[in-house]
Amino acid sequence: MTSKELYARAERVIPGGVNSPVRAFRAVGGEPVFMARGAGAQVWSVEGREFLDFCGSWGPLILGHAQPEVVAAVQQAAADGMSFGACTAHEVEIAELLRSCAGYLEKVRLVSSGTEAVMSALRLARGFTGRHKVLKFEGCYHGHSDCLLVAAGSGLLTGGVASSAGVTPGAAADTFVLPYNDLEAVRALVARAGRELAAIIVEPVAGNMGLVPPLPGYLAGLRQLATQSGALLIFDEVITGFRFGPTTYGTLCGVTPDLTCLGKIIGGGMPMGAFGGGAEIMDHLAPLGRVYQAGTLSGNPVAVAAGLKTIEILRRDNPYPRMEQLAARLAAGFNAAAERHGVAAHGAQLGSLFTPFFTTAPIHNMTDAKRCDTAAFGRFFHGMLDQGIYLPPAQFEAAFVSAAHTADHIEQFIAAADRALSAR
Ligand code: HOZ
Repeated sequence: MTSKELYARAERVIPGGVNSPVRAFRAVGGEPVFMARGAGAQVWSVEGREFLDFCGSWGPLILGHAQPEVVAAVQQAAADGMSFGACTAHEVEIAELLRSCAGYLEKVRLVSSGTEAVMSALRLARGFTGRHKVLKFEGCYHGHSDCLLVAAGSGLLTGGVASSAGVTPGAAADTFVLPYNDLEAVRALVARAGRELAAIIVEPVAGNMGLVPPLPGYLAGLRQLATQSGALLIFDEVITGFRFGPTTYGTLCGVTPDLTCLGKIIGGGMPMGAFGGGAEIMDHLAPLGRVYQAGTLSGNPVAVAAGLKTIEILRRDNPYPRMEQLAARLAAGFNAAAERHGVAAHGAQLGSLFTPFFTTAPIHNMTDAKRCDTAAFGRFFHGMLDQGIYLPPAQFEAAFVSAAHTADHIEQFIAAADRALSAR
């Protein structure tokens, strides 16, 4: 069956034909490619077309598709039993490993997705502080739990949905929203309503309005204002955790949050998330404390095996400097091609993250990001797809370079980008 035929079938039985909105290609036009297989940096569609993949399942596949050691660990774990709903040794191992990678993760709780990690961390912050309000930032996406679906990034931004229907006014009213990278705005809010704040939640490097790094001093400023107001600082590291080094971004940037949410890479391609922080806060979770949180598949042995092996390989091989070098070359090549063809675009890059923004203006927040020519991005996306390069199908997302990419892959990307940008 072709992607087209499968999509027609899918639309009859799955809302919009997809299980996650951005996959529907609405932000770029056309119809989704149905994938059949992946190996290393490549994926193959159901038609057998080969693509060089820069989506990487939106971040988890830092080692590339079907990394043999990870596959073997998953096979072994599955053969030993897919789920017990009881304690296993490997959950203890991964919690200890996470703590050894980021010392401030004194205790962690495993869950099944990034959304669940953030939702649970927020409940914990509310239970711990006895306060209700949360401060988030425009364009940051923290999964799809109710009170965080306000001015969110990713699929809501490209889909033009300001806030989701079905979110009660009460849930939305508990959320303050301010522009990202604007410390003065936070200072003013803290002065006015600091005592109501249970948490300040932020993507320390924003990845869901495209890649937008924090301005110097921004995260340290948030730390200071959270402490001043008695709110917990939560870093949503679902994208950034283990992306820039075998640790959290908080560790790398020297700003310690009270709680950290993880997902994607720590599950090695399997559904897994985690949240963690100081024991004093984490011990408010049931069964020790009064904040309830649970899950039949939490700490699932197959997911834990994939995560353990992935982190072990990242620590052993340290692919980070190489991935960063490749991504920097990719961004430079994209920028040179855009300039050569007079296209108003620039590549934002940090570590192995990259976003081709279709504007020449610098981007520090969602207002800046919204100035991008999304139609131009759509044309670029399809120009690349036609040449066998698979990018995240939306302007306001990050593309991912993995340890499986080679210098040759990056040159292929640059040559394809040059042709895609020239054909405008
Ligand atoms: N929330 C992801 C983008 N930031 C999309 C996940 C998916 O569609 O697989």
